[in-house]
Amino acid sequence: MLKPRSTPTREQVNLDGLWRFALDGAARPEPWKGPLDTRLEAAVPASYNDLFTDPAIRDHVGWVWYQRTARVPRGWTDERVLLRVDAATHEGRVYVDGVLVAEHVGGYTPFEADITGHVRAGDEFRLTIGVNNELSNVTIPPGTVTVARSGRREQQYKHDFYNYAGLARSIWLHSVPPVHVTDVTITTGLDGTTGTVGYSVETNSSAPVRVRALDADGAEVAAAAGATGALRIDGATPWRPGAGYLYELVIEVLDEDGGGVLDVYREPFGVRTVEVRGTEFLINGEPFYFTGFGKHEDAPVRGKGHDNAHLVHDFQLLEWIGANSFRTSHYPYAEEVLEFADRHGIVVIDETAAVGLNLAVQGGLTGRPHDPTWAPENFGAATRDAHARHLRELIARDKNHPSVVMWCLANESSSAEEGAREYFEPLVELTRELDPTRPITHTAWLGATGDNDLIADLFDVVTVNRYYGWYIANGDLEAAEQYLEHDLRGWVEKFGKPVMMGEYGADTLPGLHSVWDVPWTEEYQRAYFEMNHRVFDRFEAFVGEHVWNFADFATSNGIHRVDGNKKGVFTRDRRPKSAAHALRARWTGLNGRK
Ligand code: GCB
Repeated sequence: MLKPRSTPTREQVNLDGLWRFALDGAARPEPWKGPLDTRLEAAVPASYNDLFTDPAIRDHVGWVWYQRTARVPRGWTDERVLLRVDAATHEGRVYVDGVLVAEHVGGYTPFEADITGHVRAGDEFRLTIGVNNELSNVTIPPGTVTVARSGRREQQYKHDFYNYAGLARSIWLHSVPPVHVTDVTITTGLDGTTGTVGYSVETNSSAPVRVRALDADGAEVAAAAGATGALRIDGATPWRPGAGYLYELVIEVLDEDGGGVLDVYREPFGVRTVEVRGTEFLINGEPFYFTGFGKHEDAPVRGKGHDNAHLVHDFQLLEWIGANSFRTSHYPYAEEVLEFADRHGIVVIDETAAVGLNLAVQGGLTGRPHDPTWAPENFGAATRDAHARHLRELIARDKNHPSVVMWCLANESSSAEEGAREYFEPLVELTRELDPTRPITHTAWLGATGDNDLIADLFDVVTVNRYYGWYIANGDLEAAEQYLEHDLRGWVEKFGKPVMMGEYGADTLPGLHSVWDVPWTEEYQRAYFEMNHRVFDRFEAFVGEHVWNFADFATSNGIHRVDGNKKGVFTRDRRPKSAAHALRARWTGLNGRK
């Protein structure tokens, strides 16, 4: 799905701001049928949960309603009018005046509706968006709604981050001409110093297409005619980690005699290659070593609401600490994040929202028996269909970002349990069909080892999440070191693929200190990382280290969580813990190579 952009033939109106807001049932029965009778206003973009003091809102399970009026610019008489929701977490319904114009399930990917037939240029309309935060075993991520003894409905989920909900990304009204570009796919290669660019443009009705590639100064460097084709850029400047050079593909749709331009769309791209060869991860043919983090979209008050100030600051901190990459754990991030990474040469592992497909996590860790994960009544064909739909939407959205070098299909699924292979094989096939250019991975949880894992061979890179010294051998870094080395050796020797650490971390309370190995202290977090790094450096096949987590983040309540997860190297308000300085020393020294 194309991102709305302003071009000579396309305009956009941003609908962010304060919207009327009500829980389902608190305003009129069918809230889309008239003005929402409420005193509450919610900020968009933002998760709604932490905006208000009322616990009934924070803990609400079900629909909430957002409403505002919007005006269609009077110059749009001859245009198609589209409404785009960048994300409605987890399900959205959009009404224009009283009419339902779009429905979408999936909280981290965009959707849009052509509302031309429902609005008039120059006129105002009432825009109502319903958002539902419920998760079930056929949503990605999954969850279960239970009824507490008090009678209150509660959302249960297996993932370790707060179930923030609402309109956390921008809402757009935008115009496209009657004949327009609907999609573009750009793939790139390097032939010596020449950049090769394959492109494929889709339009809503057949019309001649021409394309031009512009360099970063806006100078034309290649051009071609036809909806699909190839361009060559002599002496191309590649997109590289640390130097995000971007070109732009200007796509023009022409009228039948080829004279008039009906539509213009511009898509930035970078010329780069990504390849896994043997045990190496290559970007532009050069071995790349990932340093960085699993992150979250998470901030006080806004929850998962996208914010450009936080965006800039987080990237500043990534640069400060010498991180060259991050994983969008555990869901696709706002498109603005990927665009920023494109421009600044930060490498991204783009992860789906498939987190929590693992009924062994709690049962397994405590040794209790658990229900089978991959059974039809838990995660079966219907879950997989939802997962496949989500993958399609993710790849459609993010396929042209040079920063994205790998897809991560799921986090810590129950990959050592019978049925895992049957679940994942078709998803792997689908991903390779949708994008033959990027490697793929899956992060393995503690219960999956080189010995018992059933799916790692389907992927290009083995990513493992390990917490020796935290969940296992807590406080005993000597034992942890032995466990970790043994565990990693199992993967390295069995698969002969690049192996990376997708998560390793220790909860740490800033200000807590000790001269001994005492968990939760700043010294322990440092020592824990040092131990991990000693082990990583023993493996030739190791291609990266992503610390869990960039910053402290909100979770649901639990006896092992004190006001959220504290494994951040930065606090939730982005102050460095002592380990940040140690990581900085290591990573600035490594500089993307081992
Ligand atoms: C994990 C999960 C991550 C958790 C982390 C932890 O394995 O992938 O979502 O937050 O462990 O801190 O427990």
